[in-house]
Amino acid sequence: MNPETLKQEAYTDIEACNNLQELEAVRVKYVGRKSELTLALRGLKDLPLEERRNAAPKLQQARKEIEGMLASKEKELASSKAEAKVDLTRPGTRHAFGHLHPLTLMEKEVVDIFTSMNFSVIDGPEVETEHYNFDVLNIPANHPAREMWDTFWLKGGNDSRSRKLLRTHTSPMQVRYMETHTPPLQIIVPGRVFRYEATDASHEINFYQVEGLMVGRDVSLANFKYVIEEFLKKMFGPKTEFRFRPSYFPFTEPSVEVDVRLVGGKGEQSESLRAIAESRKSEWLEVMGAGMVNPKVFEAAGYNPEEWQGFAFGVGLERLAMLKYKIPDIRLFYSDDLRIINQF
Ligand code: FA5
Repeated sequence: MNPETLKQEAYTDIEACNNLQELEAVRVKYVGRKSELTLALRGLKDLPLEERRNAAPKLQQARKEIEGMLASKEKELASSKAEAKVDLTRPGTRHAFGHLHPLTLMEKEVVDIFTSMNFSVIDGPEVETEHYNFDVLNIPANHPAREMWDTFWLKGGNDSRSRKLLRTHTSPMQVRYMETHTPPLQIIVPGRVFRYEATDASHEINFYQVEGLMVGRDVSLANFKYVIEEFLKKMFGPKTEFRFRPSYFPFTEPSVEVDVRLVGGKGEQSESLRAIAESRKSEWLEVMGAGMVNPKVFEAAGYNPEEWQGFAFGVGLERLAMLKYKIPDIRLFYSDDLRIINQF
C-alpha cells in the first residue's frame, strides 16, 4: 500500500461527498477499524525494525492527513446544512387563505343593511310542504298561478300538508313565522330556493332569495317604498336608479316588481351591465317581487286582517350580486371558475 496514493484516493472520495452519511462511509473506508490503513498500522509491529522505522511515520502521517480532510469536510457539510435550514434571504412561502364566496358576501351585506333598520334574521326549511309553499299563500291547487313557480316535487304524501317539494321561494316563511309570533314584526329570511326551469344569463334552477315581511297596525306601501329605497341606495350608492312596476302575486295586493337600471341614466356605466341589458333586451334588471300582504295570507296565519296590515318582498340575491360586482351571467356564480371566485 502506498500512503501517497491512498491520500490521493481519500481526497477524491471526500470531496465527492454531498452529505454526512456519504462522508461517514468514506471515513469507514479509509480510517475505519478494518480499513487498509488501520490494518497496515496494526501490522507494523510484525515488521523488521528497519522497515518499521521507515513505514511507520508515513502511515501515521497519512492517517493524520486523511482525518484532517474528513474533519474539515464534515464542518463544511454541517454548516451548509444549517444554512439551508435558515436561509434568511430566501423568499417566504405564501400561505393560501380561504375567502368568502361572492354570494355569501352579498348575503352578509343584505343582512347588515336590514338589521341596521331593525329587521330580525330568520331561517326556514328548504324542503317545504305544498301547504306552506302554495295553499297558505292563496295559490290553490289547479290554479293557473301555480305555473309561476316551476316546481321540483318529492315523492310521497297524500295531502297538501304531507306532500313535499323543494321550496320555489322564501315566501312560505311568512305564514310559518306569523303562526308562531304576534305582530308587530319585521323580519328577513335569506335562503336557498329551487325552480324546475330553463337556465339563461339571469335564471338559475337553484338560487337565493331574501324574503322580507313587516306587519303592524298601519304599515303601508309608503313604508315599503322608504325601506326599499334605503336598501337599494345603501347597497348600490345614492345615484342608483330603480323603478316600481305594477305586477301580480296571489299573496300580495297590490303587487309590484322592483327593477334596477343597468344602462343609460345617471348611474355608473359598465361593459358587464351592458351585456346583461343586451341579453335581456331591457335597460332594467328585475330584482324583487313585493306588495301589501293579501288579507287571505293573514287569515291563513290566524291574524285578523281588519287589525293588521303590512308589506312583503322577495329579492333575488344573485341578481343583486350581478349588479354589485358587474357579473354578466348568473351561471358564473355556480361554475367554480377560479378566475371569477378568486377576485373576491
Ligand atoms: C317570488 O318568488 C315571490 N315569492 C316574491 C314576493 C315575495 C312577492 C313577497 C311578493 C311578496 P319571483 O318569482 O318574481 O317572485 O322571484 C323574485 C325574485 O327572485 C326575482 O325578482 C328575481 O330577482 C329572483 N329570481 C326569480 N327567478 C329566478 C331565477 N330562476 N334565477 C335567479 N333569480 C331568480
